[in-house]
Amino acid sequence: MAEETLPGTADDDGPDSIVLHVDMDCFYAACERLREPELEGEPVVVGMGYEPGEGHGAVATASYEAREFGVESAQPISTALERLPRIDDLGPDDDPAAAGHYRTVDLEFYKSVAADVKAILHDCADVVREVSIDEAYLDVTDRTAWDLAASGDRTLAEGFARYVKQRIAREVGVAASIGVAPNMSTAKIASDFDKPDGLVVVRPGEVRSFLAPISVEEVHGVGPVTARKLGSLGIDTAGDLAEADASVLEAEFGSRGRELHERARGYDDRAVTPTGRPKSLSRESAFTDPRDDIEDKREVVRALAADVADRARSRGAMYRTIGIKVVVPPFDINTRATSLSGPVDDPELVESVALDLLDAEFAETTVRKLGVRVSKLSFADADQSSLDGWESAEAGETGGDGDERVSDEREATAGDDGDDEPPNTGGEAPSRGGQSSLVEFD
Ligand code: TTP
Ligand code: MG
Repeated sequence: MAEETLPGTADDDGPDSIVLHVDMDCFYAACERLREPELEGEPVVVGMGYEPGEGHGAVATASYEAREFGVESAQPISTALERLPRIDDLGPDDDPAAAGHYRTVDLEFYKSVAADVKAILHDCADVVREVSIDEAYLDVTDRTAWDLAASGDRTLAEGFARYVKQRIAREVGVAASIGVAPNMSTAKIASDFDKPDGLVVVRPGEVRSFLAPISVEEVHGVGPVTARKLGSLGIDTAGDLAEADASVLEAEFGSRGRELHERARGYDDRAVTPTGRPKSLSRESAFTDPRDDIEDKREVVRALAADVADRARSRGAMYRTIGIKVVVPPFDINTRATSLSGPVDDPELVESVALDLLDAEFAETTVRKLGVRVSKLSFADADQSSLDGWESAEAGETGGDGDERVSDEREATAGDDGDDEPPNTGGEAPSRGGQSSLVEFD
């Protein structure tokens, strides 16, 4: 990083932040395509109530091909069916090119795909603010820079965002659009600017000119009512809003008026604040061709276990559950996990537990994908005010000899073991031998 961008040297506000807004493209439809690749390039509508005789319900999302027919999120399913008939209901004389594939919402599956995406995001940034199932802000100021890359006129930040996008595409198989900007509200507008598969970078000096032509409705905090009022004042674009008289806006909208004015001028000093800690850390790897050889499978599990344990350690996370995921062709997801008596940071234990779980049931199985996950996480810096106390408590715990297993938690659910579980409701009452305060971390 150039010296003039170091904190405290540029100006009082420090260096320009680098914020990524990541939003998955037609997310539910993209998930459906993961397990039904033949839907690629086809109009796909995900919703409820489209079966004959149902008729009620709404569209959750539509693929970009289906949007061409006027199908969109939150539309009544009956309207969607009028605009884009269901391919299964076509008569012999109907045109299959003007029909779509309808699928029912399967939230559990979409959550499991989202968890895989979020794991990558947490790997790419120290500060991640998850705002919905398919959307997050990342503060990557410490990971990259606004400086130009050696090879041309692109910024290093752009290369970083491209790397995030490619990892999501390669490791999970779904497309993301990413906006890169010095603040959250501009990054959000940028991610939407060139969907699908977009990557839009707005450099610090370009924020105001980027925002100028954008409709006021796109400005963060402007709803339809405010947009109408602004319209009546002759303010239609963010550029108009930026140039408007701040005192007029304040008279009309109170302090919010001033805030909107600032936003339109590209000023938004909200810090990206993390939404909670990750509940689990995982990594998975797909074989190009399904494998049944146990040594091939063990080798992958060893590598995944080492990687996950390493990430947990680098974040100061200890774990109480170690699990594996085994995907059997075509898309049969099996998860198995083992619970420990207390939180540990023990890479060798992650490997041995993961291998045991694999050997116990999947030695002969043909698999297309394997994953390792640690969950029920607790963090060393969870409570800064009592950090010292925690540190000494952890030291005792971490020194454990790896013989921490007390029970086998056998699960066969698709999705994330333990991930949705609220803290401290694990159901079991592990013996913590004098470390009882440790669970309060979560
Ligand atoms: P969005 O990110 O708003 O939409 P999207 O990902 O489908 O499409 P885009 O490419 O424009 O980002 O929402 C994420 C998911 O949330 C979406 O796939 C389905 C669900 N959803 C609903 O169930 N109902 C709704 O009204 C909306 C807007 C979204
Ligand atoms: Mg989306």
